[in-house]
Amino acid sequence: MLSRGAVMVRERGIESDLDLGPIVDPAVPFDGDPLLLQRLRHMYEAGAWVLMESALADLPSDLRWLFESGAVTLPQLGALHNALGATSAADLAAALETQSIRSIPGLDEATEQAIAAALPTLRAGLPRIPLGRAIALVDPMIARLANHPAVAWATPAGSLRRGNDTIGDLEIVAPSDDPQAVIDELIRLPDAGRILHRSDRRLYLLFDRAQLGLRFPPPAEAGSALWRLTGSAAHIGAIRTLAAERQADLSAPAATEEELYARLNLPFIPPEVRDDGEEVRAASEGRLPALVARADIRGDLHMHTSWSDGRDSTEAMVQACRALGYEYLAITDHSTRSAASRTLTTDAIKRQADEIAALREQHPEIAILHGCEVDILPDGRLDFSDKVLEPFDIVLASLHEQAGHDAAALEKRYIGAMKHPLVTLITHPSNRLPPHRKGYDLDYDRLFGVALETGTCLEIDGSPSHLDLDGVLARRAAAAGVMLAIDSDSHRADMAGRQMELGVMIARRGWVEARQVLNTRPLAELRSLIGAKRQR
Ligand code: DGT
Repeated sequence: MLSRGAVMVRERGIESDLDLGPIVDPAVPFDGDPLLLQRLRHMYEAGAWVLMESALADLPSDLRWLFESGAVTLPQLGALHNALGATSAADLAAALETQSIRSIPGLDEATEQAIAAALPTLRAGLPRIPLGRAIALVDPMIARLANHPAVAWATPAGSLRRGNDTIGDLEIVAPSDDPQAVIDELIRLPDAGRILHRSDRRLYLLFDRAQLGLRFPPPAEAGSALWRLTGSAAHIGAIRTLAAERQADLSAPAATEEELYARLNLPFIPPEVRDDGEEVRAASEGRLPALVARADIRGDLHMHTSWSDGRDSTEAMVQACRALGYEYLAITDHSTRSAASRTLTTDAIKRQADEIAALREQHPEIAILHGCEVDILPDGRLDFSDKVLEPFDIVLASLHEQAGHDAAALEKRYIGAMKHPLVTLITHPSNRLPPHRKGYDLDYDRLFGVALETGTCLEIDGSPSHLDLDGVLARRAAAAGVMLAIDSDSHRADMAGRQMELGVMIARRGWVEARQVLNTRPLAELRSLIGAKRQR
């Protein structure tokens, strides 16, 4: 009977190359000194496989999973890496496209086919990283790189740059003429993490259980690298097809993505819409809209303070919004019967109003709207009476409590709230909690119809735990003519900026334009839109 180590080594097909056959299997003949064989076997059983395992665990993760898939043996993996410098699925995909794998000694067409077959499910079963955590992991490194004198610019690539809900692997592109200086500096930092791979222009680090790949292409090639690593695979496919049609050459390196798209006579296609190829058709027909951008946002209409379940004071939230350059903000704490850990009592509302009045005097440069996020109760009523709601500058309504209701009952509750003249905005309408809970399965077209009819806005909530409406629903809502609002739903002053950026990213995934967003409007227009529904 072979040991676990021997079985693992055999399964992975490496014994032939390393000549471990006689060591791991007594049935394989050995024509050397039997005592030497015995010693080797002993050493091997004593722990060589552990070393092997830990060496595999220290590979850039896509290479490890390629090996685990059985598509390649360890020597083949080594050859692949040495010949092509491949460290990720994206590199393998590019190599497959150019059929460069079959020309590597020790690899052939069959290996190429095995890799192609393994690639789509390489990361199947691996936990994906939620967008909010991915950004939190990558942001400090981006800031560090962007400020480095030897780095031209730094940006995430892949699904993170496209704003997917969850991310498979984290990669940053940071063009540099002196990558070794940057790499040397990074790995000396006390929080650098474990080094999984280092080469001329790449560094893979493992920290906080996540792998972060850094690529430092020459600036003159950075546009091509970023474009290829950003994907999506379908977008790249659609662009390649169009390039063939238009006889454009994508193979020559480009310094910027703009330059690449220009070779096809296309405008720059924003990463958030690089999806199934429809965006390429739209761009080539001049139908790609100008997407809403962070700079269009004039204020944030949804945030919480320590009056309910927020961490920070009203003043801290006001200061954060000032720092973000907003013209206005709305403080919108939870109503009494909301499931939040702390909620507003009607008595507290008056004290909160006094506090806001004082803050308005101290901060005349920013308009502070006193609002609330009122729960839509299981019976369809709002958690505050009209008398309590009326003095608020803005009222947001939300479903937090599903109450075991089916889709029809939930729609009825939403429709009732939208018909209420005091309700300006429905927050996180699908109530999804990515990646754990899918949104309600409702008749959204019907809800969009009522939103339009009643002049109620729907929210794109940028909190990483909501990201709701998502891009697909936001696009449908905007196409139906519904006015959207992009909010942070921030519960901490230091998250207001990042969560707004996430909200904008989701809106862009939904092809949303600035004109379709309530909080791109100047304050006077915002007030008159709120007032218009109240007059109905
Ligand atoms: P992820 O990381 O799984 O959330 O998704 P992506 O899109 O970031 O994929 P990733 O990191 O494996 O690769 C980055 C880009 O490289 C991807 O968006 C397109 C390209 N790529 C990767 N794998 C394949 C593939 O199997 N086929 C093709 N055509 N392109 C690929």
